[in-house]
Amino acid sequence: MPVDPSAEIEITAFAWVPDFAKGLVRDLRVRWALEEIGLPYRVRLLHGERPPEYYLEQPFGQVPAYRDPEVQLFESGAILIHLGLKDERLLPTAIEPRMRGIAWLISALNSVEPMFFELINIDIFNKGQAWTEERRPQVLDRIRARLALLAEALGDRDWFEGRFSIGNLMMATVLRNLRHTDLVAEQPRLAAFLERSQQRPAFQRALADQLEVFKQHQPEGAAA
Ligand SMILES: N[C@@H](CCC(=O)N[C@@H](CS)C(=O)NCC(=O)O)C(=O)O
Repeated sequence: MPVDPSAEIEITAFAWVPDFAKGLVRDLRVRWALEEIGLPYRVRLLHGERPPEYYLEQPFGQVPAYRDPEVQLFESGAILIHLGLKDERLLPTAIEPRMRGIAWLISALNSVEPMFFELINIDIFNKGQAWTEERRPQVLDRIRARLALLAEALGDRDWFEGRFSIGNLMMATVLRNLRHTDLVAEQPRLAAFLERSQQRPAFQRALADQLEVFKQHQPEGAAA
């Protein structure tokens, strides 16, 4: 079990988040990658307001931050690249497939995830507001078009570029952000890709560990 209080690698995570964020908080990406390669890590929990010194580790006060004996890092993408460069199970060593794996990670973060932010803003953070009714159909059209192209790029393969990598891991966590919709289900290849990703034992251990922390820190009176 990679969670180990005496491990050299440390990540930060929130002690508790509301329901809509449970299982989506970005430390999951790092936990999952570490599980894939069996590297033990300890978790430093952040409770409520971040102390001023935390901004030296993560300039925006966000999670995850990461440290090991070699580097101190922020940004889940950078952390995954760091881990990928350490272990071929997360990223091939040959230059061409290595860079293509990184390209998919960046595309998940830069060409796919930003499209989902607007929908989440509408459906979760501004739920019920009048302006969202007019905007939502346009946002859905744009997301559907992007997901269709993504499914086409995956084709009939199990994984982008034909093998599991940090690019696939990142794409799966990004697609999970649409779990409150049927948008991924509308693309059977992507739905199968996401299911395949979520069936990985490393993913399941990472998710269970994140959710267990929230359960342990459930504030009295807050929704479970
Ligand atoms: N680009 C950053 C984003 C990190 C991020 O948005 N973290 C969220 C949790 S998933 C957070 O800490 N939110 C609280 C905040 O922004 O104050 C990364 O990928 O690491």
